[in-house]
Amino acid sequence: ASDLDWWKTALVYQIYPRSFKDSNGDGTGDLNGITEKLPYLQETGIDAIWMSPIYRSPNYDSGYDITDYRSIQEEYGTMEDFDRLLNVSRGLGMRVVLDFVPNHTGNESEWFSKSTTRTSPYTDYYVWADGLNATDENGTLYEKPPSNWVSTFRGSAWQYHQVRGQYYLHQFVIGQPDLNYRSDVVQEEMKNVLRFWLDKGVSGFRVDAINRLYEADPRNFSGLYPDEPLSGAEGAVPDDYEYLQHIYTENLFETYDVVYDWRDVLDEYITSQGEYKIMMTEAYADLQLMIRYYGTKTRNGSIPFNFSFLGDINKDSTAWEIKTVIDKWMTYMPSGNVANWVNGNHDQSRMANRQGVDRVDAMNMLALILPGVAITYQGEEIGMTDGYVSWNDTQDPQACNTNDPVNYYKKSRDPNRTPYHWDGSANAGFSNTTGATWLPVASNYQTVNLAAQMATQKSHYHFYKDVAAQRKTPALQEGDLDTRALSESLLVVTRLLPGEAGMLGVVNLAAEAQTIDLTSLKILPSDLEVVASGVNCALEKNATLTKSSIPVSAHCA
Ligand code: TEU
Ligand code: CA
Repeated sequence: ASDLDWWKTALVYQIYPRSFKDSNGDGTGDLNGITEKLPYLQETGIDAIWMSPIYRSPNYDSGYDITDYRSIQEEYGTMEDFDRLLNVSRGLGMRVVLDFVPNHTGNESEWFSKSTTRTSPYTDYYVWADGLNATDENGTLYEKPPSNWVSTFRGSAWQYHQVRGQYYLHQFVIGQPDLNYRSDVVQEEMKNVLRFWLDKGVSGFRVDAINRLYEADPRNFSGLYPDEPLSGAEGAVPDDYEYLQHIYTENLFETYDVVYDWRDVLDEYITSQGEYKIMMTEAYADLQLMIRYYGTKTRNGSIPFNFSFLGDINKDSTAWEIKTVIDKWMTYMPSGNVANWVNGNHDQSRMANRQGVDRVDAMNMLALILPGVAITYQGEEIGMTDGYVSWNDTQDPQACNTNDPVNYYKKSRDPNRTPYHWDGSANAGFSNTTGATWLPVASNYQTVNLAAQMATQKSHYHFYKDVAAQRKTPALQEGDLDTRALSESLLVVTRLLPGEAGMLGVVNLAAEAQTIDLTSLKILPSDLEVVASGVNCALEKNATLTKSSIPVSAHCA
């Protein structure tokens, strides 16, 4: 793909820097560790790496609480290390995508501290509000937070600040004050953060928690922040995120314009750097709200992450259900846009746990052969599983805030953040520390690791790499998509270009082998070539496959 079109079919690999590769033996991953492994990623067929936040942060939320957007986290290295990483990537023909966290800074940032003292121009950088007067049962006066809003990670979303004498909003942890996008100064400031990294030559951004950018404007509610209606969720207690609906705090219409404005900033670089920049936005939202991030008739936007593989496909999903999940995105996506398929991230349980070890190859194949961008979270190419993290070792605030040493794991994102398994040596080859790694290595690293999978022909890794190599063929770059469930356990995906070689992906969800009579389906003539096969799936190529050989209505054997 050309420099202008590269993003339309990019295979993006998400690196979680703390857990990828530790180069200096302190038990925490770092930039030099990533740089060291770039040749491996290139060999695997990765087009771009997206790194979770690498900026200075006290790690109240694993780096998503940023102290300074223009700095590098000390334990990850220096700005020189970053520049080298960028250069080495470029030399290998790979692109670097950064995590942009616009909804909140960390509370250790200079912006926040100056805002607490009302120092210009930072006075209105955050969402500040006065408390409300209330009386308790005994008639005693007290002050309560401006609204009933709760943080994603439990408790009130408002935190009183002594110095300022007001409450500030934090949709996530207390150390993550929400920025105020009703301030033009903030709008400008954040565009300049984008420009800082674009000037360095990064190829785009993954945008964090975009749906949280705006909250209801008190000017529309008699000067007050409106309470969220109750959700009615079973078992949820009042300080749970699930207890409330989030109509006043998520996907407000103002948010979309900001995304389109950022797109314009990114487009400033098309001419100067001769490259189109990618923007992928993270929002857990209804499909209708989600697809608006793509843009409008007059304005371009971003690629909203498609989380349907994470949320809507499980161990028991049938071929019909998987087909429906795929078709849904393709149907809702406004035409002319780029689809995308996410098979994991640092917030969700791993594929091997969610969909089962037997379905790892199938899920990887589907993401890689469907049209558009494919996003692989580190470790999914070798089928890593969630690791065990004890209550004492738990780092994730979402788990810690439960204060529940028994059930914390239900909320914990640490199991899917454990260090990458490079080989079967100590610490899975992640770190040569003699102390503890920042999170414990999963116990199965001696059987599930990259070196072992490279050494055998039949492995998740080899299958992934074979399919990734096929992404460069015209059929997978531009071929028309057709999905078909032949039974509840057989799924067929074709990518066809008229008169050219086509690709056929077959997924077998049954425990036993199955035979499909492809000729009866008029899908394929005789010279079928298997180019990659996994535990329960195969990718096949045929040189004479033509679009006209596809029947109009699906015929199921
Ligand atoms: O996640 C945004 C988000 O909505 C999360 O609350 C998500 O629903 C949750 O983690 C699922 O368990 C982003 C980042 O991906 C996440 O790691 C951060 O903690 C969060 O933003 C705050 O920056
Ligand atoms: Ca916000």
